[in-house]
Amino acid sequence: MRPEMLSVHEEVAMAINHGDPVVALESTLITHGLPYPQNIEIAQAMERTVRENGAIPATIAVLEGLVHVGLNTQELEYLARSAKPAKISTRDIAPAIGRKLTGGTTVAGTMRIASIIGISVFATGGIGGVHRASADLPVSYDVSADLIELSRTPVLVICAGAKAILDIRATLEYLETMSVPVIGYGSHDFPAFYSRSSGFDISQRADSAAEIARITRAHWGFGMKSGIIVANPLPEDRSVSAEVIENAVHEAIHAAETRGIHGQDVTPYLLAKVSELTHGRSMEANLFLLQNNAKLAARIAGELSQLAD
Ligand code: PSU
Ligand code: MN
Repeated sequence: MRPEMLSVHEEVAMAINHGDPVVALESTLITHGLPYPQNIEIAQAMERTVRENGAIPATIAVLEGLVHVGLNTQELEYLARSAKPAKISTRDIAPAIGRKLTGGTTVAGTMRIASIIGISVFATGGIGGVHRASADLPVSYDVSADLIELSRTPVLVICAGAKAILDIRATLEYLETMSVPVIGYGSHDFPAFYSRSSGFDISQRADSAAEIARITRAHWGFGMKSGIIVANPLPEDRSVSAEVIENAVHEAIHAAETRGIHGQDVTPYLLAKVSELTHGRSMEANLFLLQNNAKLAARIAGELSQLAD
C-alpha cells in the first residue's frame, strides 16, 4: 500500500498502534443504503455507539481517489451529500483511486481496506450473499464479492445476517464451503436482517463477547486466513414478520427483472424497493440493528484487545 493512496485518521492510527479496540464501519450504507440526511445521522449514531462501548470508530470510504480510514464531520458530510457516488467493492478500489472517484465501500471493500490497515473488527447491517435464482436462470451467478472476501480476509464481521432479498440457504452453503465460521450471538438460527430468524441453522452459537473473542483468537492464532461472521439477531420486539418482508421481496425482485437491473445495481435497487414497500417498519428496524451491531462489535473489539496482552 503506497502512503499517498491512504489517509488514516490520527485517532485511528494511534489506537491501532497501541492495540486499543477499533471498529471499522462501511460506507455503502451512507452512499447507497439510505437517503440524506438519514444516512449521515445513522453513520454518526453508529460512531457514537462504538465510542460509548469503549472502541474507536473508523468509517472507511474513498474521497476523490484517496482511501480514508476514519472520517471527520466534514468528510462524512461530503460523502453523504455526494451526488453520484461509486459503489466500491474490492475490484473497484483501484479504479476509484486511479480515477479519483468518491464512493462508499461495500462489506468486501471495507474488509479489504480494514485488513490492510490492521483493523480486525467491522460492524455492518447485513452482508451481501447469493441472490435468488429465477425461472430463466435456475442457478444464480450473482454471488456477492462479500462472500469471496470473507473467505480470504481475516476480519470479523458483525451483522444481522443477510436480507431476505437473497437466497439465504445458498448463502450459508457457500460460506460453509468457503470455511467461514458463522457464529450466532445468543442464537443457533441465522437471522434474516429484519427478522430474528431465517429458519436456517448455523453451526456455532456464542452467548458473550468474550466467547466470540476467544473463538476469533483461536481461528487466527491457528493460522486460518478467512473472516468470521457474527450474526446478531434483532430482539423479538424489534423484529418484522417474515411474511411482510417476503411479499415485499417478491414484488421487488419482479420489478428488478422487469426493468432489467443487473450487476452491482441489483442490491441497492432491491433494498430501496423493499424499504419503500414496507414503509417505515423496515427503516426503524434497520436503524436499530445497525446500532445493535456497532455495540456488539465494540465489545468484541474490547475483549480481543485484552486477549492480545
Ligand atoms: N445488504 C444490506 N444492506 C446493504 C448492503 C447489503 O442489507 O447496504 C450493501 C453492503 O455494502 C454490501 C453490498 O456489501 O450491499 C453488497 O452488494 P453486492 O450484492 O452488489 O455485492
Ligand atoms: Mn451482485
